[in-house]
Amino acid sequence: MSFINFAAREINCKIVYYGAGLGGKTTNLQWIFERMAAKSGGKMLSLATETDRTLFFDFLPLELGTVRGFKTRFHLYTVPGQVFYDASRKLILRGVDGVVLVADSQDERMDANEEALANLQTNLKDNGYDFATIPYVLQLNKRDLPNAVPTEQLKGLLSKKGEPVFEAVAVEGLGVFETLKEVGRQVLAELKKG
Ligand SMILES: Nc1nc2c(ncn2[C@@H]2O[C@H](COP(=O)(O)OP(=O)(O)OP(=O)(O)O)[C@@H](O)[C@H]2O)c(=O)[nH]1
Ligand SMILES: [Mg+2]
Repeated sequence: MSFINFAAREINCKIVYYGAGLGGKTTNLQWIFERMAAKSGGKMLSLATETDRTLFFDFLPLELGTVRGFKTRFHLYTVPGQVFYDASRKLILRGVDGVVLVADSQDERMDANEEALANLQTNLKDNGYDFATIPYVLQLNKRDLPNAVPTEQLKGLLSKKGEPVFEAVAVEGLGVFETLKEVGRQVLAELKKG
């Protein structure tokens, strides 16, 4: 739930990057951190295994300027994609305002992508949210790899509600800010309605 502090004129929103293991969630945040937050002195917090798999979450707070006189902060989180960290994923979704599903375009990751999407829907529901209405973007990552499934085919498989879809190569920053901007736009539009 986005948190509005009228006295301090601040808006705080939570965006969660979800998806199968090794899909590129942490890489999205690292790119954003290096291009934006590092310059402004912001910090990224990562809890990872020795092999750089996310263990609990990554966290990156971003200040994105002012909307109608309110200082707007986005709190970006990733979940651990590995199947057995489900309790953490559920917990991290608490208080979420918007979700990015980072799909791995590689052929052999289709089952994992579908499983991650189903898991997202279940965990949103268990937290009292509706997948059908929550601000949401589908990112098709790893478009640079030779075994990437054609975009249209991926959309047919993973796009569920007419959501905006972005192709990405997160290691090179392609599609990273487009994805973030769109989910941010949806979250702020939702706030205005509220
Ligand atoms: N070729 C290619 N590799 C990528 C891309 N995005 C991420 N990777 C690589 O994929 C691997 C996994 O990326 P992460 O960002 O750690 O994946 P994750 O989704 O956070 O994984 P978990 O934390 O285990 O859930 C890393 O070696 C990245 O460098 C991409 O667009 N193209
Ligand atoms: Mg990660």
